[in-house]
Amino acid sequence: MDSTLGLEIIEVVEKAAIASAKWMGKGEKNTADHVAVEAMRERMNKIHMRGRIVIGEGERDEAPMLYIGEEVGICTREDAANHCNTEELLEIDIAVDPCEGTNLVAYGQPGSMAVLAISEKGGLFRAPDFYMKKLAAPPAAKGHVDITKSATENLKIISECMDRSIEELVVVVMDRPRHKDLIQEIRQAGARVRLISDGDVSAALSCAFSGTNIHALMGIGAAPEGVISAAAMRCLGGHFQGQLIYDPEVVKTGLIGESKEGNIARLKEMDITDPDRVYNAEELASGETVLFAACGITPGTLMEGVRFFHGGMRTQSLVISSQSQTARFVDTVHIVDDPKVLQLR
Ligand code: VTB
Repeated sequence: MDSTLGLEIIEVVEKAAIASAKWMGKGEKNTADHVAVEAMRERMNKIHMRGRIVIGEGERDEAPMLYIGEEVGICTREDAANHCNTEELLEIDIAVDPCEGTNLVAYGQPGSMAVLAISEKGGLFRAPDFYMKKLAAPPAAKGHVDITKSATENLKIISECMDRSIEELVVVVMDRPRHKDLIQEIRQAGARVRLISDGDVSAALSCAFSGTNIHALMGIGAAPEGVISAAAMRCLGGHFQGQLIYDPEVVKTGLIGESKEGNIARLKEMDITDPDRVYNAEELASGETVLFAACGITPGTLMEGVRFFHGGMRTQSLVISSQSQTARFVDTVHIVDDPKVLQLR
């Protein structure tokens, strides 16, 4: 995969984050999302690539932009031959979430970001718009913890792998009624819980970095974002497992249909014959090369949010590449006015 792609996608997530951040705290989550989608798509279409959205804003009929199956990049245009050597160019799959945590942006809460993952064709699991039970943990616990074990058992394992007591562990859980028992169990085991209202990608990522004081993500979030988290965790050597949730008794609202049998049938149509299968990071992001990029919209554990000032703005992003084996934090000042009038900050 072209190594300049890693640099270009920084701008893709930066543009989306800036557009969305303008709507921070305005109480309009749909607008905060919509402008991020537009900005991400516009910048993506300026890249010399043959990309296809495999995780996006929904199926074509309901999402006009960045829908699943949409082709993006200069080399997918009708006149591509004038711009690109289309025969040599690798076809790539792209998973996007231009505004992960729309509510967080709308209410000015921490942890939202513009995020995407890229791999060669077929390298990212085409997750249905279902829920996913997730377990993320630091690299030291990779392969030792297991999503099929209880939270209590996994906390014991993390504490052993990290050589610290359970009382010294912090677990992020989304604040949802479906997690009532899980939260109680984690507290009972002795760990401390950080409840978040939204944005579990940021929480999963934080597990891979020491110094964040986040040692696990547990609970159920959306499946597409699970693949994006897995892409990052695969590159970083962190633990990530996901299991699709199709039983409406487990999650009573939201993404999945009201009939369990209907949901299983929907999965079958997508060639998922074992709905209970546990996927690890390497299966969710199985491509030879995986790229991940995120830019903070509101401030988070790993990245600052977008800061605006007279004549420009400043962003913080994270780009991870399996090819170069790097995780780059990129701090960017965007100059929108005449630089002479601008004092960089
Ligand atoms: C959201 C969102 C998360 O999962 O909550 C969603 O904030 C689905 O859960 O970051 P609900 O339907 O209960 O809101 C995520 O998008 C990602 O997994």
